[in-house]
Amino acid sequence: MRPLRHLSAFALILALPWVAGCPGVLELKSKQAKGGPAKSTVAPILYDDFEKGFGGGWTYACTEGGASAAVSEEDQTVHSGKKAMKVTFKSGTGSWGAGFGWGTPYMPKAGYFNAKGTIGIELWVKGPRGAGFQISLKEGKQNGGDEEVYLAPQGTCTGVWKRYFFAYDGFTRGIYSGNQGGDDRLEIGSLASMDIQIAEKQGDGIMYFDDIYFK
Ligand SMILES: [Ca+2]
Repeated sequence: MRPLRHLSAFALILALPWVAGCPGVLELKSKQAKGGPAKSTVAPILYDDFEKGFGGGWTYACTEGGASAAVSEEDQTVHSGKKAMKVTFKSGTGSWGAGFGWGTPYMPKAGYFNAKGTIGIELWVKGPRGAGFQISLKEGKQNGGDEEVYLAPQGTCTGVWKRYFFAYDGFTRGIYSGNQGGDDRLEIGSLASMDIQIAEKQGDGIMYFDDIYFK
């Protein structure tokens, strides 16, 4: 083994000047810096854990396709604590499924969350294996927000409780809802509400949501 170890140390020394001068490595570094902080610089900010009770919801659906959603408080199937949120859905056969939102009791008095310093949303979801859901955030009007809507990449349920993390870097601006004449930039200092959409053409079922944080 000893000769081999000597050989790899020798190879590393030979490679070092090449790595240091490699344009590819330097380019990658500058790209990461432009994408914002790689780690949160503040404590996690609770959006909702449903322990304070369900703040009332709103739903919408592609009814021509037979989709629907009903949202309520759940006290049996929870990720942590005593309560979660339950969504009973029919995904329908239309061009989109159903969506819902709710009023979180943790909403700051200002009417929006200032999530500056966080890098994304973490939440726990349990739903039918393969069923897709998508978080969206709407900006407020104050503190730099201009009421645009931004969508996270779709999450896919596994049949058991699973943790999801969606970095803001992967969000895209909504073209069917929210301000269409805004600054085209997600302002995390002004997050006024959260919606969740359930994808179409994936049958009927129940999804549970719990422990939603800006992190
Ligand atoms: Ca904006």
